[in-house]
Amino acid sequence: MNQVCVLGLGYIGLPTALMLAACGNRVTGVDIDANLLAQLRQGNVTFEEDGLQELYAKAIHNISFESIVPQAPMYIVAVPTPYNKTTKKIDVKYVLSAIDNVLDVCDDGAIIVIESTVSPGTTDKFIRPFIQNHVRGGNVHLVHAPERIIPGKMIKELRENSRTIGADSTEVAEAVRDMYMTFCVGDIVLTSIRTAEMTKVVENTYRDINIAFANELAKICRQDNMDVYEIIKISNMHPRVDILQPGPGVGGHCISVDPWFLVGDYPSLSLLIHEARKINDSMPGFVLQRIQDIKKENSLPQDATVGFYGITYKEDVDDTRESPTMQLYDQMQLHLGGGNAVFFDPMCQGKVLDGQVESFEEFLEKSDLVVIMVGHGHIRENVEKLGSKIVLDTRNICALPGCYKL
Ligand code: SAJ
Repeated sequence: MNQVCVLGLGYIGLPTALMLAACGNRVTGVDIDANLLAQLRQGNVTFEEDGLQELYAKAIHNISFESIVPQAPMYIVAVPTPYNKTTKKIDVKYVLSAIDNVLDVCDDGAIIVIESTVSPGTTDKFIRPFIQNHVRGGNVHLVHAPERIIPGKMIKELRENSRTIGADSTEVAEAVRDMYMTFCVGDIVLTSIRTAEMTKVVENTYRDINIAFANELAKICRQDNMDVYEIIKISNMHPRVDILQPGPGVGGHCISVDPWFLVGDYPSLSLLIHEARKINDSMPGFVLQRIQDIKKENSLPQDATVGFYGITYKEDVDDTRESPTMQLYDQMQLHLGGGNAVFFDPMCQGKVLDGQVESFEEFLEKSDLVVIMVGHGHIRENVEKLGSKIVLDTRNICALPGCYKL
């Protein structure tokens, strides 16, 4: 039985730890958050994800949740890697602190797998020098095996997606591959650490640029009243065209962050990437402009109440990080000119915004104009309740007559 310690039990670490345990590995899940550990020990998973609670039930006999890092032959680091919003450079403090805790206890020859997304070159620039200065005798092997799972389909993608394992030697790469093969049926590619770092960032940047193209098309089509959704649908019938969907912006902690690593490190070489980021970041402002136009067209008073449906970064997840609605909220005072706003999100735990209401009925009652920011299953099922409202649908989920689109 493999023994593995997973450090960081967040959006990636928790499903990974549970999957490993459910597939016969002996797992210790470590986190610094005492509340999170208490919740997990009581049998509750800590965020909404299809199939996660069921996976927990299958895993529980092989996993313990601890605050202290144990001795183990293999460690997986899945802690956050934020970036500095001004310099666009990565902040590796959580990764280094996790590694520091491992170095306190690990044996000679232990393997440390970094799953957190890092900017290309982070291992050489920050992690290796850190280990050289902090190692307490013996040797550790570094591996970069970036995660690829998408919130909403995490469990399926953990099993089925192909993976990249970057290591310094084939022997170490194969040991890590064998561990992932206990649950992953996708292809597992072995490569260098530097290539693994770069491919992860490239994958998310590709998606960001594709979405930016869709968003730019939406703006062009709005200018001359063309239907961007129909145009994308028809274009995508070409066998070599695959355009994503426009929307109110790009959120989450991956696609809206990772391209900045390339812009931050290669500013004069990443012009397309930078422009795509700017286009996606302009979308919340574009939505606010659409609201102004629609208010005028319908002779709504300046202080009419705009109801924003959806606060999370995408449909059917509870994660609000960098979400388009949060971005829009920050710009709202400038654009809404003192108008009123209410917010509602059935997936959102607790109050995260001023003006947030708790019931859909109250939200509808207060809103003169409803803006669909997120296409949760809930609104798809209740779309007819918007029948008497003026609606701006930024996700193209509503077929009500007269409904405005991006
Ligand atoms: N979005 C659009 N139009 C689209 C698709 C998405 O506007 O056609 C928006 C979403 O609404 C959301 C944002 O983009 O605000 C990002 O959502 P997403 O579903 O595209 O991606 P994430 O951030 O949930 O997950 C991505 C995935 N990466 C790729 O598909 C290349 C996932 O596989 C990665 O594991 C994840 O980033 C990560 O952790 O890096």
